[in-house]
Amino acid sequence: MANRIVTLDEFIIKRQNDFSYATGELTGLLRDIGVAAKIVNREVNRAGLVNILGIHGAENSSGESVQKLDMYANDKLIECLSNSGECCGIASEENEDFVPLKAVASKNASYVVLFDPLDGSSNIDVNVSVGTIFSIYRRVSPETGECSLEDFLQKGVEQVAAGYVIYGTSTILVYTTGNGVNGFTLDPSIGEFCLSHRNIQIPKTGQYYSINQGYYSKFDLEMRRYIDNCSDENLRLRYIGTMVADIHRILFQGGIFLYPNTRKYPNGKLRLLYECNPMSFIVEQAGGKAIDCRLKRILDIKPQELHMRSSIVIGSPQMVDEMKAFVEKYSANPAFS
Ligand code: AHM
Ligand code: MG
Repeated sequence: MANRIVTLDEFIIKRQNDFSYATGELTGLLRDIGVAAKIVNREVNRAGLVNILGIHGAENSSGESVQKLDMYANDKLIECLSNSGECCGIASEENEDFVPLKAVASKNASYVVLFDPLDGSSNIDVNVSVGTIFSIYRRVSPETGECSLEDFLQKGVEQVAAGYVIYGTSTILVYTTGNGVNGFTLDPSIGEFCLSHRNIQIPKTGQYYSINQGYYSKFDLEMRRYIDNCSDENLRLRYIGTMVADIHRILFQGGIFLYPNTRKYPNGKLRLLYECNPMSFIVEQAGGKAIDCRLKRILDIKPQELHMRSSIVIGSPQMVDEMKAFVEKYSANPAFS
């Protein structure tokens, strides 16, 4: 007999008791995000058909050009998260400041949601996978008032849930509430995310390394040595240029993803709050590891500002440990300093 289909909504409700605050609020929030993901997926799929591609004209808060689909995804997420009244505010890679949301029908909203609405924006125009990343925290400010900056500047270890959606050959939503990682594939014929990857475990080691090797000469010496070593070990290089897609491969097939500091980005390029923290929470929950290039655990970094950047080394636990040992050995060797 074929396995019974379990939809995302059904799964979230069944798992409600898995997390510490089993009030149903987080359930509502995850469902809102699922709805937004379906809407964004529809637009991503028909982006080639309608004339909404190209630069939107505006710049995001980090000074990069914003494409129309990014803004669309940003707006839809905000709209969906405003519906149920569980979210008191959002922060997005596309908004300079956080956005407090209006209270709904005398509800006290307990959560804030942070997201990168469309990760991998340089890939939109050329039909290569893009994604959405989200991160959920319980607010620390009093529930009766508006949310405040301190609600968003929490360490990654405080996340109550995180996930991503990859708009690839199929659309998959992967999330964790701190009790394992599960994946859901969108069945377009019924318009539902269906449980397809139960209790995802990252392989302990793997054959892939993923880094923008074009910046080789801009990396620190020990990083260059490490990359040489990956090549000497005959690891396979894969780099899509969409963090979500590159890490998704590693989550299933094993490997290591690195975005180190470069001369252009001395603190790394990726955003701690919208990219590094949620992906690190997911990967750790699947048995992997995530550190920065100073070899500190990503989830323990105290954010200084909303758009703070970080270097990142993430993936199979054995490979992250090996990278750490490699860098420690070479930085301790005066011949290499
Ligand atoms: P984005 O969120 O504006 O799309 O930027 C983040 C992306 C990541 O998805 C990807 O890993 C990285 O930027 C690629 O950067 P680069 O082109 O420097 O390799
Ligand atoms: Mg991004």
